[in-house]
Amino acid sequence: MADIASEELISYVLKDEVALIGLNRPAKRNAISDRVVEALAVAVDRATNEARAAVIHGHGDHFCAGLDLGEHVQKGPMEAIRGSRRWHEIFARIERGTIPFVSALHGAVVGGGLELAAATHIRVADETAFFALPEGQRGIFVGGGGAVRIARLMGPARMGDFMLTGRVATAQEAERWGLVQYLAPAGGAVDKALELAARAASNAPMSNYAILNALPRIQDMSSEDGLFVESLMSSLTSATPEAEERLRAFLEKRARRLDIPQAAADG
Ligand code: 1HE
Repeated sequence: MADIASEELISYVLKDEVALIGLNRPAKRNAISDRVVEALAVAVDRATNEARAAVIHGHGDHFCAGLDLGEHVQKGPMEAIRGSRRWHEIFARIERGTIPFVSALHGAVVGGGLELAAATHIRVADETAFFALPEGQRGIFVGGGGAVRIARLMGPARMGDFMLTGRVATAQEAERWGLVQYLAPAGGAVDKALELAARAASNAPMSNYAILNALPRIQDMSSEDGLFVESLMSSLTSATPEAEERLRAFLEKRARRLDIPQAAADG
């Protein structure tokens, strides 16, 4: 590990090409206050500038218990809207930036914590992780992008059920419902996330940019527009010197081939 710059609320470590960003307020279960969200913004910007991928995790027994309710209870409606819009701004830097983010989830992944995870591109949950949106019980609503991102991941019907009933889901349920893409043994989420982030970091940056920025936008377009933008993006990425070198490396047998799954190889 190199370059440890750990600060109070968010820890930051650059490990080769991957930044490891840690929510570091375990006494409050990593609840996200205004100061936490600003510290997160600094870490996200730093990672975007110097890393090729990043992992977000939580220190202590939980990933994140969501919005800091102690701070929120003191806010009026205008401050609450400013806070929500600030989360949107910073989470958008994660979701639609230039480097992939992987979240490593354990313990509570609740409310705003799930909204943060939903802004990352790959989610890994260990078997201690549990998921909930208790906003209804607290008399509030999602405000960190969940109405868009979480609804798209798990579907609005499941999300509505989550919010209406206060249902708490296990890691296995979250995986079945599309909330997370990977499961890991207890304590294993960060290692798995680092492995996946290192893989993504080895892609061409322009391909990663297209995956992060074109793919989700295409889902908001008509099929015709989406296919058109796909062709533009395809031709733009192909036109880079890096693409030519990577294509030649494969053809000249200098590139790593796909790992063929054992069952397919046996068949
Ligand atoms: C907090 C918060 C918080 C804990 N804001 N202080 N999120 C929630 O509704 C979830 C609320 N939290 C919990 O249900 C539990 O804390 C946990 C299940 C996550 C963890 O339980 P446990 O037994 O490990 O911890 P604890 O004893 O409940 O909490 C330890 C301390 O953290 C305690 O403070 P203390 O001073 O009494 O020690 C808690 O008050 C504090 N704490 N969670 C503030 N969230 C952009 S909109 C998003 C809207 C939402 O996120 S709503 C969902 C909010």
